[in-house]
Amino acid sequence: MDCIFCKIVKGELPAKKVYEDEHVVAFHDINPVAPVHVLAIPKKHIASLLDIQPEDKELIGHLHLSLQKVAAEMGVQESGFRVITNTGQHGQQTVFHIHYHLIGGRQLEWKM
Ligand code: D5M
Repeated sequence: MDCIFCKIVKGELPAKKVYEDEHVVAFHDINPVAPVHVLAIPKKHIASLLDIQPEDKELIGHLHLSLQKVAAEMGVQESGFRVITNTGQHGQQTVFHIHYHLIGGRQLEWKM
């Protein structure tokens, strides 16, 4: 499968990893929009939020717990941060392996 995030999971593409366990890997976004911009992904290929299946419930919960660890690792636990999952065309999803952007390290605004 020609998925860049699967290649990162398999070590075929380099990534600046900040967290990894059996099911999840988190790495710096190549195009950061804030001082902290990390992508957390399940190692299992799931194309988007719309492709999560009932059997993935535990995995997605685990990924959220991993986001807590990433926030602590990146030093934004106290100051706060944002987690975004872009989905589909209007969501401007460009990589079709589900990923959670963890963004912080500065005051964020909410303007669309
Ligand atoms: O976001 C996809 C994100 O993935 C975007 O912010 C760039 C990032 N990206 C793309 N390729 C790489 C590699 N190779 N390493 C790290 N980050 C990467 P989306 O929500 O789909 O628009």
